[in-house]
Amino acid sequence: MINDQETLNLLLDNLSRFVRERLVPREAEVAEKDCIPQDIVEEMKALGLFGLCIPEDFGGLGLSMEEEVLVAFELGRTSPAFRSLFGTNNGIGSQGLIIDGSEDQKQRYLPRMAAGELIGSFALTEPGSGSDAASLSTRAVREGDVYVLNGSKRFITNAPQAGIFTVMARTNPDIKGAGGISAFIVEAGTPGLSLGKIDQKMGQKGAHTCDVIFDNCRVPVANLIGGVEGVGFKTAMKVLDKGRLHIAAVCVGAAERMLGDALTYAMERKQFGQPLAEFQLIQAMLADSQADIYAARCMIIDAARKRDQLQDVSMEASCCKMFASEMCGRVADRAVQIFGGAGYISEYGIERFYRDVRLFRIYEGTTQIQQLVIARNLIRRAGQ
Ligand code: COS
Repeated sequence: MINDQETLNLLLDNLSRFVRERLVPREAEVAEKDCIPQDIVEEMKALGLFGLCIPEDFGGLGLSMEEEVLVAFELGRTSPAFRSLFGTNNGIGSQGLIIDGSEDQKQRYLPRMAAGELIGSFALTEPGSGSDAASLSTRAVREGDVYVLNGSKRFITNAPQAGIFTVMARTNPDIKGAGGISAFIVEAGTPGLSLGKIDQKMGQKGAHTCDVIFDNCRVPVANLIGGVEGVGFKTAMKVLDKGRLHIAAVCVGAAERMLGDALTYAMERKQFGQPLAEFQLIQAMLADSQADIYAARCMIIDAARKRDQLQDVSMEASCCKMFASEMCGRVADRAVQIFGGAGYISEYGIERFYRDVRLFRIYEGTTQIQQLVIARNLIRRAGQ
């Protein structure tokens, strides 16, 4: 669903220019210094990037899912670390509140998130529970008007910068699986909340993850998302359905960028007396990549439109995340191959992308978890 084509075109043009002229030239610097420069952060705020998907009532741009994926195609065309900084505010760090939060909770946090004054983070994964998210063991015990949280969370994106965390914790220990889990908003600085050291990652330098530790951390009852216990796992899954579509779209952007770089290189570099691009074996890699990207683009737009029509897109989101992230990995591999020896050398940049995009097949649900979600939905639908 496109709310207003003209406004959207303007936004897409602005973002495309911002990516090309402001972000791409700073990619190497971000990777080297492992941080997003403050002047870029300010420009991101001015462009409204922290509030792309936050409803207009709370100061955001209120993009529809279709508009969001079109924007993500553009944002994907540069180092993923840039998008990561405002990605959680639009996705996993705010959507729990947007989807299931009470009006008061939304009022309290969303406007500052939309403005980029507050970074939101999503704390689901634990040392002992990754793909099996429903087995998480962080506890939340009610004592009067607070819940006391104990446990730890792992690989939490933007935790070092976060002002608030959406935290999934077990309120009912008698229910071992999903039904015992509730979702909370926990503010950074709450006594008992501490952070581990920043993780050293394979790629995506400039985007930070770390452990988040709760040691008798007292969270007001008012911060239980939606005021309802036992539905936190469902909140997390709904958040991930949307997040998976968004990540799929970012994969398309990244793949387009890598294919563009590989094509440029193949047209400039000569071997055996002609540009690499004239060789059919190189052309096959270019063609396969283009077809891959086109297929991912089409399916993502289709799924986004279905979500805008309020259809359940759990299966479609997993199809998109699986296909697009695997596709992105294939394109990265071919791009490095087309660059040849230069593909392995840092200054050409393509090896950085190769490492950066590897994460897409893992986070917000591995490819294997997407397969599981797809198959389960198929079986369920067939049984209905
Ligand atoms: N939307 C709404 N509700 C959902 C849902 C969705 N997309 N997916 C599942 N649920 C509900 C189910 O309907 C079920 O509710 P009922 O008990 O009322 O029927 C409940 O949630 C439990 O679902 P399920 O039984 O499918 O849970 P499982 O423990 O079998 O696990 C998987 C489901 C594996 C799919 C889930 O744990 C998962 O996505 N894991 C990956 C986690 C992940 O992506 N981590 C990345 C890090 S976070 S960035």
